[in-house]
Parts: sequence; C-alpha cells; structure tokens
Amino acid sequence: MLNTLFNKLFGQSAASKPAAPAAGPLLTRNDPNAKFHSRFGGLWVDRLDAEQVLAEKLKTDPDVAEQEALIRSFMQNGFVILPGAVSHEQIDRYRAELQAQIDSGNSPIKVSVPVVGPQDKDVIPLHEADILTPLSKILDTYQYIDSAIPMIFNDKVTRFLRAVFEDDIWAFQGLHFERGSTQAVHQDTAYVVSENPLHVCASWLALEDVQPGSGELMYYVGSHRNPDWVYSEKYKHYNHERDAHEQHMGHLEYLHKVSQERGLPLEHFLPKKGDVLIWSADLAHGGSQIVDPSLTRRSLVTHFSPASSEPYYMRFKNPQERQKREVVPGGFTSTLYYPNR
Ligand SMILES: O=C(O)CCC(=O)C(=O)O
Repeated sequence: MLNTLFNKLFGQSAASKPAAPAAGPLLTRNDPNAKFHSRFGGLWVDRLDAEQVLAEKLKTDPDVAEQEALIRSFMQNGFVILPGAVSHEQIDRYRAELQAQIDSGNSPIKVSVPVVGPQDKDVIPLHEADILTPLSKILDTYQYIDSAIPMIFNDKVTRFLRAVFEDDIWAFQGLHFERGSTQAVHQDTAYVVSENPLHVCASWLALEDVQPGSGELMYYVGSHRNPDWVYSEKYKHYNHERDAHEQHMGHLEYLHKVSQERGLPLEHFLPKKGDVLIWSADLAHGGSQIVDPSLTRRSLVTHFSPASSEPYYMRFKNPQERQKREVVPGGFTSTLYYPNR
C-alpha cells in the first residue's frame, strides 16, 4: 500500500523497476547512412536495402506487416491500386458540392487551363473556365469543398501513406479532372516540387467508372526506377526560366525510350468508381488520347508528402499564408492558390 503510494508520488521504486520498454516500430526517416536508387534520395521504400528494412519493419510494425503485399508491390512497380477506397455516397456528396460551386457563378475556386504561349497554362476563376476541355484542372478543391477531405484522407490511402512516409501526411496539390487530361507521360518530380524531391506520392481517385477511350491514366510499370533525368546538371525539377525547352522535351522523350528499352509494360488504368491508385514520385505516367470525346473521365488527383517535408512553394508564400491546416488527426493540407481558412 505504502509502496503503491510512493510509486504514485515519486515514480517506480528501485525495487520494482519496470521492464525495459518494448522496442517500437523501426523508423528510418533520419538515417544518415541510407543509400537510394536515385541520387536525390527518397523514402525508405526507395532505399537500396529496402528489402532488409522491410524485413526489420515486419518484426516491429503491425501496420507494415498487414500491408506487406501492397508495400512490396509498390517497391517493385512504383504504384498500388486500392479498390473501393472511397464510398459512392462520399463521391456523390463531393460532386454535388462541386456542382453547387459551379452553379453559384461566384465560386472562389480556380482552374488551371491550357493556353498557347511560353507558359502553357493560366489560372482562372471556375465560372470562366470550360472544365470539359482536356487538361483543365480544378485546383485544390479541398480548400472549399469539405466533403473532399474524407475522400482524400480515406482509411486505405492514409494507412498506406503512413507506412511508407513513417510520418503524418501533408496533402498539398489537388487536381480535379472532368475529362481525360491527355497530359504527356511525365514524372511528377519535374513539376511537383518538394524540398525532398522523392518524398512525394500521389493518389488518383476514380469519381466514376472509367471507360476505355475516355483518356485513361497510363503508366510504365516499374519506371520509378528509371535512371534520373537531371535538369541543368543538378536539379530533379524543371524550371522553364532556368532550363532550355529542349531539356524538357528531352525528358519526355527519354521516359518512353528508357522505359521501352527496359521492357516495361505501359498499362492503362480502368478503375471502378471509388478505386484509388497511388503512384510514387518518379513513376512515368500520363493521360492517354481521348478516343471517344463524348466520354467524361472524372477523377481527383492529390499529391502528398510526409508532414516533415515541405512543398517548395511554401518558400514563396507570404508568411501569413504559409500554413498547413490539420484537417483530420495527423492529416494536413496547404494551398498555393487560395487564402488560409
Ligand atoms: O489523370 C491523368 O490523366 C494524369 C494526371 C497526372 O498526370 C498528374 O496529375 O500528374
């Protein structure tokens, strides 16, 4: 009794020393000795010794153990598919809220639209945009449409990203498509810039059943391990002011060439409504040609990084706007295009 009181007030007595704490899950995030496939680093799944790290994690981390097959497939192929990750009800609610924004005629939401010129895109208000034009991207809808949040941070995606990030999750660039993008095969590392270039994954959520001929998402399986394309001898990302146009075109051609030389299959994604595909930063992917222009191909892309890796754009934002918002426990969003909420 006295002993219990003593312990309560002053902690454990020497006589009843607690057992050594059980080792928690293995975390490798800050390992200074890690070596990666890319000279620009990566997540633990991108380490040269990822198999050994996985073997250790399997002993200490039940979340990794439960997702072992997915993680192995991600390491090998550069993407995973999570069927039925988002319910139809959630998607319908989100689409109704987006439609209400469109119908209002004065929504704060903005759209990136393709234009001809040195800058190949412009950002304009939703009510001025023709969102059915291929390559139109409705930007960061999560900032104004609350029902986007549980879709983006759905359980399957969150569990998977937490396992590969070893961290909380920061969603920082959302793109809603009504039609196929027809975007050339590219690597996100060229355009979606993070302070750690390969600390990025993206999710692609089907907002409807995708039909063949609608401009399906396509990707070279395993292309996340293509040797780095390096801009101006130093950079993973493309900067149109710094890097010659030929470097950019060269990168796009290189992705087909090297993927084909390596014998990588080019697959097309034909998901059902609610399915999600997650790709790793360097997977070569794009939008295939639209064969039937009457078809929509509604989808929501979200880019993520570990909460400890900042998107590069944060550096250029005015300090009051440099905020990441915790929208679910351990899940954050930020935006380049809108004021804070
Ligand atoms: O959905 C597509 O067609 C391509 C999307 C894409 O490449 C991207 O958002 O990076």
